Amino acid sequence: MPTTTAPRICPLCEATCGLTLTLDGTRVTGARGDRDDIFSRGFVCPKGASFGELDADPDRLRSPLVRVDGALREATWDEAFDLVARRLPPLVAAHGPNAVAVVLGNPNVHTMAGALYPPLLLGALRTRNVFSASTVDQMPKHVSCGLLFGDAQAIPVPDLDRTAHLLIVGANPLDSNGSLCTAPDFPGRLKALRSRGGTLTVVDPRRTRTARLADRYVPIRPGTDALLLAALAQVLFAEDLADPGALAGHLEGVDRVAAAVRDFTPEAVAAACDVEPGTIRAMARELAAAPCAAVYGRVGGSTVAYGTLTNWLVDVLNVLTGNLDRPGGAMFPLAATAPAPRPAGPGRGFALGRWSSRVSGHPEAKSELPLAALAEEIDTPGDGRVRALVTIAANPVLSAPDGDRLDRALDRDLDFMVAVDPYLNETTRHADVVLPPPPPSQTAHFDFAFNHFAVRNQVRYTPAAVPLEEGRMDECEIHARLVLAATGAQGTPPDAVDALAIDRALAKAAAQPHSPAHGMDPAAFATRLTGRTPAERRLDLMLRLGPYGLTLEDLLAHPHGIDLGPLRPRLPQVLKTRSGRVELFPEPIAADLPRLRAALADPAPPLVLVGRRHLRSNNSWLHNVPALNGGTNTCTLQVHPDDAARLGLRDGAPARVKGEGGEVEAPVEVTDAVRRGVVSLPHGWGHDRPGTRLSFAATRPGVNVNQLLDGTRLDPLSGTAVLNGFPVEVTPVG
Ligand SMILES: Nc1nc2c(c(=O)[nH]1)N[C@H]1C(S)=C(S)[C@@H](COP(=O)(O)OP(=O)(O)OC[C@H]3O[C@@H](n4cnc5c(=O)[nH]c(N)nc54)[C@H](O)[C@@H]3O)O[C@H]1N2
Ligand SMILES: Nc1nc2c(c(=O)[nH]1)N[C@H]1C(S)=C(S)[C@@H](COP(=O)(O)OP(=O)(O)OC[C@H]3O[C@@H](n4cnc5c(=O)[nH]c(N)nc54)[C@H](O)[C@@H]3O)O[C@H]1N2
Ligand code: SF4
Ligand SMILES: [Mo]
Repeated sequence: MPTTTAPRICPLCEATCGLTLTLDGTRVTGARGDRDDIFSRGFVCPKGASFGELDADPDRLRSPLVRVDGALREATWDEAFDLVARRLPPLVAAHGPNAVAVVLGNPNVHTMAGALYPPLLLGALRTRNVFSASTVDQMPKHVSCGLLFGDAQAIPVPDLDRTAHLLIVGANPLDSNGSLCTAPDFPGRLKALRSRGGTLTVVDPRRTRTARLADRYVPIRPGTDALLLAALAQVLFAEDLADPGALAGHLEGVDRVAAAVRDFTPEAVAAACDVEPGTIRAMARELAAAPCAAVYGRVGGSTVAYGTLTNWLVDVLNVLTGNLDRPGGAMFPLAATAPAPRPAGPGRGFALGRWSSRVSGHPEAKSELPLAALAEEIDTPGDGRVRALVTIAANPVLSAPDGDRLDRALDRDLDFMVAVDPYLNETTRHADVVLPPPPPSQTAHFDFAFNHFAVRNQVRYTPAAVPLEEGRMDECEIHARLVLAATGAQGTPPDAVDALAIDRALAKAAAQPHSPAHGMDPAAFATRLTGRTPAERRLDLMLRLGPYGLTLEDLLAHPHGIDLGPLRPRLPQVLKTRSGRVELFPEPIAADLPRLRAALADPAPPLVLVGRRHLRSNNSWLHNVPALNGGTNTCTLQVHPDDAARLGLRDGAPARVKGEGGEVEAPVEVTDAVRRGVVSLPHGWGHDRPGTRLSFAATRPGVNVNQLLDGTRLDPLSGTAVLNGFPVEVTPVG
């Protein structure tokens, strides 16, 4: 067959670059950046460039697996869904809806299926045992934005292309390519900031590639960013630099914030943060003096003990400097599939802790319970115990604290488990049914999630580049059939799930005066929808109900995307707080501040651990691609030379790392890129368990950093695990 090309949006990180795939028949032989992509303009990273190798990984499962007499064997799709239908509904009938837990992993935000169907599955199951990667990641941001703006999804992003000063707290976009800030070619955009005369400050205990680009680099002590940011706010008030400008009319609680941060002076926080008071004052003055500026925090400010407070303070600083919602500041994107904006006015607000977890009583956040508490919900006897598990695109045995305990719980204590996943890995090896989606070349792509966080409003859709291989099932159909099988409706055609979703969305829209479908007959509106698949019809519907009046046909006519322009101010329309204003000092935040104040007096632990990401890695699931593994993408313990000398550690020699949840052994890498008192180990490694099918990853397994945690260290407001800045002991081996 001849060589052809096809556009495909990269699903491997939040940057959502447009790729041009080269195809030899149905085989992907190459991938390069799509120079015509209206957003990414040809940018590609080594992961995107390895799309073909990942797509063709021989370890990808080709057909469903079902457990028979204790062993997994290949099965037909009907056999697999029949087994789900036979086992899951009776468990719910006998033990109630909470007997089934659902875990949604990170790639759900990178697939159309993951956006369209899990809400329907959760709605049908009505379980409170819902867990996701958010509580090992960005839940603190959802909670702080929920409290500030009344909407946990209203997350402002730095207006990267127009800002004059960017303060990055705990993010390393040169390796991660950005998160909660979708910006293809983040590195190029940071360099452009510098070349137009703007300035960059990076706060990170590691001198990362991003930190090396900075005008000012602040090697903070891990876990103390909330103190630093509170001190920045204190300086703004004390030096009369706080000036929300045009925002003033949309705010409440500014005076209470001023009072709350009064004692977090630079002198008071300096020792805890290990940052000079003079540096803190200079940072605050630079932030205030910039014509426009944005404060941006990510994983290093989120998966920490004061994660919600840190994320709250990020936006407090954006507000106090008048930068929230202004060009060049921190702005709210408006995605093409967002519901048409409702008129400004009070909303229902954001509630936390409407229920709690059974064993430890952790409050829910955004209808989720902490992933760190999944194991105890399975292995702790009693009424309401989790007996069945559905995992979709998740590998919590590696991504959540204390994987050994979860591993045992999945093995011993579950009555039934189903996994939607292309790999047999550390988690899915415990499933009774594995439902493998096709490789990405056979899958259509639309970024339902990331367009809400993009630094430019734009929209792109790429249909499947090659047809579904014989015996494959599209992931959307897998999800739809799973919804039916899990809820006792096995046998119903899968399109019925989508038809129901469309009916519901249209009924709701028809009743909303601000909707383009207002007052229209839902059935008549539905007949207008185009699309070759149910997912395309649902996309078409969302576009038609959205703010730009687009249709699927518009997207198909523009295979490299449609630019919808720079971000525009959206206040007060985005606000859904009860007051209709930005509630700058919400009660749950006020109640958590004494904990932060107490931290001022905490002695710093002698040694703490932080994570890191490698450009060629992606959490736990790219270690099976030889092209991406090797070189510096290894699971080493980075140690500062002074600590290495003090602890008797030698470069390349193994060290034992001990934490509250266990210990691991990893080779030492002596480097002054980490600050003193801090060691760094990446996550997503530990591919040495039996029963997986990751043949290359198993040859260089690395160790699971999350085994150092026992799952009890959480940010209390968001239930997010503390994965950075926890105490460890390190000793040489032998
Ligand atoms: N190549 C690659 N890209 C990825 C991923 C990947 O695994 N590999 N994962 C994707 C995912 S799921 C996400 S969520 C994003 C994450 O995107 P980022 O947040 O940009 O990525 P991280 O590398 O986790 O950056 C966190 C930084 O915080 C620092 N840090 C640790 N503790 C602290 C602290 O207490 N204070 C401060 N100030 N800094 C601290 C770390 O040293 C690290 O440099 O990346 C996405 N992109
Ligand atoms: N110590 C420490 N731990 C961390 C982090 C850290 O920085 N430090 N980072 C955390 C963060 S930010 C995140 S997001 C989590 C991630 O945690 P998880 O979401 O649990 O882990 P991933 O490694 O992303 O696993 C993704 C799973 O999805 C599967 N998959 C890949 N593509 C598809 C697809 O198209 N469809 C389906 N159905 N499945 C697919 C993969 O095979 C894999 O099993 O890890 C967290 N854990
Ligand atoms: S930066 Fe992210 S989206 Fe772009 S090519 Fe690399 S992995 Fe894909
Ligand atoms: Mo993440």
